[in-house]
Amino acid sequence: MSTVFLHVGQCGNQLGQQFWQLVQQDEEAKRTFYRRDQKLPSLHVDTEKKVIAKLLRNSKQLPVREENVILSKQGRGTNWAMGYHGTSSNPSESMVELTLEAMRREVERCESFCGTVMMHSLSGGTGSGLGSRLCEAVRDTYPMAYILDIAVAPHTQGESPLQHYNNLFCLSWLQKFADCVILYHNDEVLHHLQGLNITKGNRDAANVDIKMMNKYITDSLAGLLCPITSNTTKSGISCGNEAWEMLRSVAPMPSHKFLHVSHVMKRESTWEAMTTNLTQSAVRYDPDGQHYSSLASLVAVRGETTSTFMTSLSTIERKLKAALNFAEWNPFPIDFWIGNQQGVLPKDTSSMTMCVNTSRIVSTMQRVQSRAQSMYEAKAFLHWYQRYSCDETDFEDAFSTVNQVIRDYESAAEG
Ligand SMILES: Nc1nc2c(ncn2[C@@H]2O[C@H](COP(=O)(O)OP(=O)(O)OP(=O)(O)O)[C@@H](O)[C@H]2O)c(=O)[nH]1
Ligand SMILES: [Mg+2]
Repeated sequence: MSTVFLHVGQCGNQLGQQFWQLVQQDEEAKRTFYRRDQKLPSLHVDTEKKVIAKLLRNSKQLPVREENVILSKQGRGTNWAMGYHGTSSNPSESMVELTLEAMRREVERCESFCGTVMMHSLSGGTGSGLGSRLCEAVRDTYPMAYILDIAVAPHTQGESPLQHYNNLFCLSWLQKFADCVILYHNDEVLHHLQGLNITKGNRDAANVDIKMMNKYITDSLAGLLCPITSNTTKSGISCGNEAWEMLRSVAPMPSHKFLHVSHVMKRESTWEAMTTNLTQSAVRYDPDGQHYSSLASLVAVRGETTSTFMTSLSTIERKLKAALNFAEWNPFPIDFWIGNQQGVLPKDTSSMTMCVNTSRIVSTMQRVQSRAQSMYEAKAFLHWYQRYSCDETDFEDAFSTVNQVIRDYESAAEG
């Protein structure tokens, strides 16, 4: 009721589809997110028809509002600059205007508009380029409203040589215009799911497809964003402010806004065992074996047995503190949300979702920065960006923003 969801590009829309299918299963989440006329509170933007056409074919199950679908006739070829500026026959400006117009109508349907949740990839031309442009436009149009961004980083090897520039530009735009960014890494999601397969003794451990990866991502997003007892009023009504409460709790400083999420979902397990799984599934060490430093965290606990959670709370807190290496200056680094509702969970399962503001972003930024820098110095692929109005100053600016994030996180970790 307080949120507009903005799905951009193939990845953003595929995640959107899976997220809304999950919400659809839970009456309380539907009551919280859906509009009065039972339509989704979401905008779907892409430069190609393919993905959204599939979404619309399923729109009988998913009540997408057709006027909230914004399409163009030409993909953005994995090029941030093309996505941000568009082409002469297909300028991005017209898509931005159409999106803002649809957004204005959607904001009017909110009972009290608090902010936008955006989903997109960090490396697709549309997701990264048009996504950056839209994030900037939404910030300009609604300066007081929050923007929670959910971005997916590409596999580190073997996708597109342009991904390093796209990541560089998109991360620097998000740093400037979003309030908080939850970053998923396709490599890590894949390895995590393959690891789970091995634990379960599945013969096809390597067999993880994009749908399974999206399921993990959207399960964890539902763990954080769906209504939860801790945030629900005594009368049992949820205002759907989980995203904004999370942002206040985990990302209160504008210079430190990058979050990582881990999620476990189990039947018949103890909370202590789930906490161990949760910390093991979080990436806690950098490539040189140094422990990342965490600034703040939120753990959302859901399931029918949450009354038993309180008895284990001090053990769980101790385990989390030992695993996450919190900065010394934060005396209360863990917030807990506890939900008794079964909600979007399968029957008889419990879940723990952990969202951490950590210096782990430094490794990501350093990798992006160093790969983009060596390509830039060799002038590799620059003409692809210059052709779409991206000049040296834009590159210098993006490098400088990313370097600043690295410095800020390093100094916060040192205290
Ligand atoms: N996890 C996940 N990653 C995806 C999905 N679809 C694409 N990706 C990743 O996103 C990146 C490509 O971005 P897309 O979203 O396909 O591209 P786009 O935003 O449509 O942009 P263009 O097609 O280049 O105009 C690659 O790193 C893919 O691995 C998805 O459904 N889930
Ligand atoms: Mg595409």
